[in-house]
Amino acid sequence: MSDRRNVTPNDLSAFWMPFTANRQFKKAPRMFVGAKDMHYTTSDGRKVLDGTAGLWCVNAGHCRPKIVEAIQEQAAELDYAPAFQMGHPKAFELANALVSIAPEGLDHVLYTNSGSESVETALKVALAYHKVKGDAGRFRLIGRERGYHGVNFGGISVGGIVTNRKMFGTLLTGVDHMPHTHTPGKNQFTRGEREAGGEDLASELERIVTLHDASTIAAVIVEPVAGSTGVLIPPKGYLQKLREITRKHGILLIFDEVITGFGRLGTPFAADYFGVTPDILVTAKGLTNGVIPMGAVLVSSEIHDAFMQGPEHVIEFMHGYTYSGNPIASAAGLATLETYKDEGLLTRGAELAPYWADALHSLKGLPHIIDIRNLGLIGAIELEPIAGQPTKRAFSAFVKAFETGILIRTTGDIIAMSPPLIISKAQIDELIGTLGSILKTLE
Ligand code: PXG
Ligand code: PLP
Repeated sequence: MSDRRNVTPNDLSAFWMPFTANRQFKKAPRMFVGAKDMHYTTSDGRKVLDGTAGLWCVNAGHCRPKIVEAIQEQAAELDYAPAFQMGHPKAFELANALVSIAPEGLDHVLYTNSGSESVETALKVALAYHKVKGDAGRFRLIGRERGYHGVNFGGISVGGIVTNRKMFGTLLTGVDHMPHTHTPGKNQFTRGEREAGGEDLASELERIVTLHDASTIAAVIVEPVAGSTGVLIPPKGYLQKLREITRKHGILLIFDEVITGFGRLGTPFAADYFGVTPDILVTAKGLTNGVIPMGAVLVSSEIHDAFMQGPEHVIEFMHGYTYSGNPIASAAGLATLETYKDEGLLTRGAELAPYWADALHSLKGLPHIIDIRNLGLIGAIELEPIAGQPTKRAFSAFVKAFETGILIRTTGDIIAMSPPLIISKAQIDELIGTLGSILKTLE
């Protein structure tokens, strides 16, 4: 086939980049060409310390040998197997391995290729569950303001990030939102979870249930800790209360653990950290260490079993993806879980969390910082926006950080960090120390 366009080798125009200021990026590209453990290598040969585990996903650090080898071997042995009406062993092995580290009672796994697809899958399971139980009047889905549940239509409908929703029409109907858990101007610089307000915030759900009547509500979906919107830590007791209310009313509780899953809070899942087990648990990212796209939705036996009825030759749930349980993704998932286990990474965050919190909060008092938040190995530093130019100050911190040798993430004027779980104390000092020196130079 002949080239229909004259494309120069380094032309960046064809790739319309995701969640990126394309024109700005392409004028001054920031490129990674390699990675190992805690570091990226840039196209100009510099090492950059990864303060964000890629996009919250490379929990075991980069290019880990076991994962690399598993992918190489699987690609040579069985590259693809049809996902529908056929199987291959590793998809089953991985499901068993997942269930064995998941909170008790979450015993069945549906595979996807991303967090966004995991969310769609979870919402569809929830709606269909009530229907197969003969309770089809339960059609409403309740999300939360500032929630991020990926970018597909179900996810942006229950999500609450205005900029991600406002361009896209009517979205799903029958959706309502609880208030977010942030209290600006009240609880700045709290270490971890604040003590007060959890019950009150959660009882907003009771108000919504009363408004719509419980008999119309299928599920409530929340991130245990809101990540993408800028790290909002729930107050103590909040998630426990959501669990109480949903259980009382026969409403399914979905935890979106795309970020909090796989050790981020120092426990395998946030459900473990908070001692609250949802009916459906949504994962992706850290499942394969970010290396191969894959997500998984864990559901309770009660939900799974409700579908397993009727004639056995009939497909029980009309849903799935071409790449559900893809062999190479499954191999990557298995090797990732082994790496987490070998190195104790799913609980390592608990040991490091106090050190991480001290380091973060040591930045208090530097120019422009209006809040610092942390939980497990997540941290956020909120900056005062430049008047009339929101996001600009944090973005310039991000660019300076990259140029100085650390990778951070910004959302609005909030700097978010979530390093690989293999980070050393010396690397925490380097990350936070470098960030502190950059913040001192910001306009
Ligand atoms: N749910 C949650 C809670 C997430 O954080 C998704 C769903 C969607 O996952 P996919 O794999 O479709 O992107 C996410 C993803 C950031 C950032 O910097 C966060 C996400 C993705 C990219 C960047 O905050 N979260
Ligand atoms: N669009 C078309 C035309 C398809 O045939 C398919 C799958 O067969 C899809 C979309 C969905 O693709 P996937 O299963 O990769 O999500």
